Amino acid sequence: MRTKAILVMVLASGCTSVGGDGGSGSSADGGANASDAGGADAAPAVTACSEPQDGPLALEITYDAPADLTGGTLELQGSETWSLTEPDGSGRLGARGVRSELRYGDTEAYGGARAETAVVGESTSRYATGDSSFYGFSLWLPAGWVDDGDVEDILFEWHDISDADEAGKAPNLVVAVQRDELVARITSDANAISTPETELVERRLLVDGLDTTQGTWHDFVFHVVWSYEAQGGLVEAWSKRADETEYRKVLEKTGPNQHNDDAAGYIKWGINKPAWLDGPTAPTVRVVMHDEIRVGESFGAVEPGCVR
Ligand SMILES: [Ca+2]
Ligand SMILES: [Ca+2]
Repeated sequence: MRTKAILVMVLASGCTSVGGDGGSGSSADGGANASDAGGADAAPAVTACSEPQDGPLALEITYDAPADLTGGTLELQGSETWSLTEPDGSGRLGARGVRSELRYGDTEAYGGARAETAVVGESTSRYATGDSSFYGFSLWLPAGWVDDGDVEDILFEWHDISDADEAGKAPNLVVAVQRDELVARITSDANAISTPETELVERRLLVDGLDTTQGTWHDFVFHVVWSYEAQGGLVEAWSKRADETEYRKVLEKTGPNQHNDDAAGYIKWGINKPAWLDGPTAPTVRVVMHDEIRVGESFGAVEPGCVR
């Protein structure tokens, strides 16, 4: 595995922009700032399923109706019969979602320890510099989740495509579990040819104190304005558990959030555990589920878990 320079930038607290959390705790500090994670106290809550749902979608996958991929195709990045299934009961809404299972020792899939679903091809959900897009999805974590310390379990990715003369790079944005937290990792670089030394890696806490005594669906909405430069980039995120009625704003981060690449990036979801390429860690199996995945132009258009 590559060693990446890790820079942790903590925005000054007291950000005056609407809904700004001003400084989510970074995962790199072991969650010491967990108390200000999300800054929910300062951010107006968003009542679930109250925002207008109209507007065009660049992607809609509910697993209970044909997927709308706007010209793209789904790539199933699993290697075993159990990697990716859609059983009844895997849905956040409706009967079905996708159940992604990765066991330690599974045959590598697309060069990784992963069971993921990727959107490839010409889908308008692909993202390029200057795009402003909303992303909605629900993810489920099972009861009895084994704490794997700092080792990441990556559950949702916004992934770059390397330029011709460039080695593979970290994704631009991921949602991952570390310890008992859901975290975001943002990797950017304005250089045309990126190396591990030129990348900026920033980490933010999204949700802390995960209760894994029972299986739980977590609803997310992200808004990203894509930029590899210091100016113009934005990542905002809202989160709630499925049984809650209001979203908390859990992230607002300006600054760069992607690489300087020729090709547009794409989204993928499931379970990706890079550490297992190097050896075992505390858990021997991971099972997660995803449902209600949308890409569009507004919060309400992509919000998961609403009857449409
Ligand atoms: Ca569903
Ligand atoms: Ca590049």
